[in-house]
Amino acid sequence: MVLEVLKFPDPRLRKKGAVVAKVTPELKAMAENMLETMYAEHGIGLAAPQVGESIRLLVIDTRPTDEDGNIVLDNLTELERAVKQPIVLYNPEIVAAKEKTSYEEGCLSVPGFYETVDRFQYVEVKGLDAEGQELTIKSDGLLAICLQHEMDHLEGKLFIDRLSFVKSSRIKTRIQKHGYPTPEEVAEERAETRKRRKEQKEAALAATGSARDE
Ligand code: QAP
Ligand code: CO
Repeated sequence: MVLEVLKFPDPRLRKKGAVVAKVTPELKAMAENMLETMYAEHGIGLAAPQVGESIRLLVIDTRPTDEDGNIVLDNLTELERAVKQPIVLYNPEIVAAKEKTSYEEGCLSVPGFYETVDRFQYVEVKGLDAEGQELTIKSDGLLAICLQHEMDHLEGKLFIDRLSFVKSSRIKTRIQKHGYPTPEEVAEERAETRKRRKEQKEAALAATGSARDE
């Protein structure tokens, strides 16, 4: 079942998730529904508070796919390749972390907005898997970023809270004033960005070309 994903500024996104005492059949069904919702919305991660469940549960699948939906493992780091996905994780805790990195993140609860966030480059996360068995995940790459992003949701924290004060306020005010762009507007914005990048690249190429001609 595809669930409704709550959007900022829904106050339910701000609640701290409760520790899960036992992985019951009801929770297993919830995790399945969250995976279904994440895939339906083309997400790579989803935390229970985003679907109105204030508990410490997250699901992730960062495996890259081609146009036909086939998984392509080439672009994964060695550590990422060693982790079984999709991931269902209860009560996750960071037990080790090192090095800093940054990545342009988005969120199904803040659709259409993307900003660069500072994170750890490597994390070791401990928790309970889909069956309630203890699991430790060691990862870098996109998976490490996604784990940190989803764990933030369990603390009531969003990626837009991790930006500079100016950037954070600008986005929050904009959403509260104008709401979210429609999926069509998001697609249009993406197409424009792509076009702009292409033009910039071509202009840069033309500039080096003429420099060589001199
Ligand atoms: C968190 O985010 C994440 O705005 C997961 O129009 C993101 O799945 C971790 C999405 C980036 C690491 C890097 C967002 C889909 C999905 C949108 C997501 C949208 C459609 C976001
Ligand atoms: Co999110």
